[in-house]
Amino acid sequence: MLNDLVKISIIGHPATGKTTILKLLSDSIEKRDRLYIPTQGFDLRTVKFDQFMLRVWDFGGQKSYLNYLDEYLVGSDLVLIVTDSSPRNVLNSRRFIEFTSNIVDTDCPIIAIANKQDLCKNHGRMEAKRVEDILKVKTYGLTAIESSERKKLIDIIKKELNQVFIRRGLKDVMNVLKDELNNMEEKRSVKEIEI
Ligand SMILES: Nc1nc2c(ncn2[C@@H]2O[C@H](COP(=O)(O)OP(=O)(O)OP(=O)(O)O)[C@@H](O)[C@H]2O)c(=O)[nH]1
Ligand SMILES: [Mg+2]
Repeated sequence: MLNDLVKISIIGHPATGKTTILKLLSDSIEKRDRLYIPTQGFDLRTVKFDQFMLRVWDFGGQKSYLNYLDEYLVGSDLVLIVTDSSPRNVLNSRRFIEFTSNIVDTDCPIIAIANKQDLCKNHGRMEAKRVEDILKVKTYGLTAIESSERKKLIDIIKKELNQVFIRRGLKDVMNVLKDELNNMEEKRSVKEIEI
């Protein structure tokens, strides 16, 4: 069941802030620093809040790891595509969305994080809305390096997961109704044969 264990996958190009997002979600502020250490392979952490037990997968963005991306994404309940909000990086991130949508279930949201919103607009940093127009998936702006952004990140995840809950709940109800209808149909045809 979704509220027992949720798989969240964080993907994107190198140095966009994926590991910083994982730290923002799971660490205390003091432990974080601004040093860039590229993730080798992937990092996996469990984070708990409210009824959610999140298994958060942070995948290294370097090219050599991309070959494993499909296996890694399977079974995701939510995928975050992280960009650094620069035009070039955003344009190059489109392929992650296309790739991911061919792998995950249809009810798994694919959302984008337009990270590094603290950077100067004059240096080409785009607003989340503009990033959303290009990527055509729900996009949230974030400054992962700021510990005060933790609540915002948690709220984004909660909101998306609640929608997954609702969709899956409705699917369950629809399946029960379908079974009921099939049973009724079967009973009716048996009766017709008896007559
Ligand atoms: N200015 C600014 N820098 C950030 C922000 N988020 C992350 N960074 C910095 O960007 C650099 C890369 O961050 P990481 O989180 O390691 O990047 P990554 O996406 O995990 O990179 P790979 O593991 O190589 O794929 C680090 O120096 C971070 O401190 C942000 O919101 N603003
Ligand atoms: Mg990393």
